Amino acid sequence: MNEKIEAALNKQIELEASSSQVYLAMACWAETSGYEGVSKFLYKHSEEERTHMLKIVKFINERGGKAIIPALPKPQEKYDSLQNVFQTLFDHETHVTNEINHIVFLCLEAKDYSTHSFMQWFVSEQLEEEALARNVLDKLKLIGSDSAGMYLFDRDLQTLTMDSVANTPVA
Ligand code: OFO
Repeated sequence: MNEKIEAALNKQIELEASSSQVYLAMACWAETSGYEGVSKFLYKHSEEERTHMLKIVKFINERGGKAIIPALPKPQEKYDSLQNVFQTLFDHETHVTNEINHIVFLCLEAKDYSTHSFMQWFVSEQLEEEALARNVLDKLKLIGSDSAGMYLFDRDLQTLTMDSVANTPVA
């Protein structure tokens, strides 16, 4: 396996693992702050990030490289508000997208077309995740400080999936 690509994929393992930890910490904050629906959504999101990490681990090892499992920094524990949680999530996803795009660029540069093909799944996934985070942030802006709206938002987020987000009403 091309060394530069292997190093970039290993860096991505770290980023996916850290996404999982960050969302797990957010889920804990939400659960202990009375947002049960939001916490379920974030626990699920955290699990999904772990599957992304595993996808890359398997890919590297199966292609003759060596996946490195990293130590991770402790994620932020406290948030001021749900807006703060989802803004942080959105910013994090934007960063992940940039890193994915960089790997795609390296693949083209190295003419590594099989890794390029493998990465296309991540490109589509990032589009969905950014759209989801943006959509949730828009809903939170509409709700503002309305507590009834927030109650319904929390309830709706519990059942939210990637595919249904665009059609979920605010209240
Ligand atoms: Fe792995 O998709 Fe978000 O970070």
